[in-house]
Amino acid sequence: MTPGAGGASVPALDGVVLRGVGGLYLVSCGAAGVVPAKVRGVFRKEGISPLPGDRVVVGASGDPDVPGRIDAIGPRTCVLVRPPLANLDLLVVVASAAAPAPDLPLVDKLLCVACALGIDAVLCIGKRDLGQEGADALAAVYRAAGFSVWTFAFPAAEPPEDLLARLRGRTVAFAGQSGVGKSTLLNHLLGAEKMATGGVSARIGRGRHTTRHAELFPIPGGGFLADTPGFSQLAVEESGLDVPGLLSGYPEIAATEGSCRFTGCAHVGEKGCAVDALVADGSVDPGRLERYRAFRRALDLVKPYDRPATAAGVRTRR
Ligand SMILES: Nc1nc2c(ncn2[C@@H]2O[C@H](COP(=O)(O)OP(=O)(O)O)[C@@H](O)[C@H]2O)c(=O)[nH]1
Ligand SMILES: [Mg+2]
Ligand SMILES: [Zn+2]
Repeated sequence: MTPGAGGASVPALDGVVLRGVGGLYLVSCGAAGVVPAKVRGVFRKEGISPLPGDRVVVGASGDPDVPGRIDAIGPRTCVLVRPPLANLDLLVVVASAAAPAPDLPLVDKLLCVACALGIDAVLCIGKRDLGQEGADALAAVYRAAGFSVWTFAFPAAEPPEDLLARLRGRTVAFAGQSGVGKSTLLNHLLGAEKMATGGVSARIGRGRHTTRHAELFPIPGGGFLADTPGFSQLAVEESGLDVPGLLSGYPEIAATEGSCRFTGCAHVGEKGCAVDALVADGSVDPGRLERYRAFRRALDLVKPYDRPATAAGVRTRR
């Protein structure tokens, strides 16, 4: 690290970027607290910008108003493009039992994007008070597919310890439709009112957009949580998913690999496809299969050179 011009030499600090708005970053530097920082001029010249979740080295800027300067960005395990976040370990996909009705194509695509990037993914189903049977049936479908699922009805008592254990020490983002209760859940898990929550507009049946930028919040006991705007819609052809990425989000369908009559079976209705038997015996949910098939057909129409490799994210190392 280079000491800041004119300032006392501040030792380089390792930190995690919490947010960046208009060239001003907030970096969590452990015991040194949250340090406001700018980036080195050379970063701007080279078009490099730190993202929330980036592990960075912070030196002294010499500017008393913005004392930190981001001198280096550590290697990224993955980058989510929309919302822009680096080094996610876990994506919590949130849906609600009702108001709004669950958008299952979106739930599946978010799970696929996480799995394709090597990010752990779980499902939280909120508003169980508004539709207990629907919430429980949905939970059963996703548990059978291999995902961990929690259901919530707020106000709830203590956050479930097994979910907290899954979050601790990790960088976690919440994603899902607007109004499903992401901010409510995040506040519950953080034990604080960090995020503004919005009432659902009766007229359009959607929550107001109260979350405007990606920001990480420290988890008591270690780790960071992000409430994520900009991930409430995701077209499959814009998702950056390829066939292996899609299959990674449908582990119950991918498990038939090698059992179908034709090698390279796409499981979209081929003769001798092993998935049909799994639907018949109840181990593959017909709704999940139908959504997989629609995405697979849409993907097969995307020319490889038209596929935006970075639309949803990039897996950079793991
Ligand atoms: N009935 C009911 N309402 C909820 C529940 N969770 C959240 N809400 C309400 O749903 C609305 C949207 O919640 P919010 O957390 O802002 O959703 P977000 O847009 O996904 O962040 C707010 O009015 C919340 O109070 C729940 O479990 N049951
Ligand atoms: Mg919100
Ligand atoms: Zn097949």
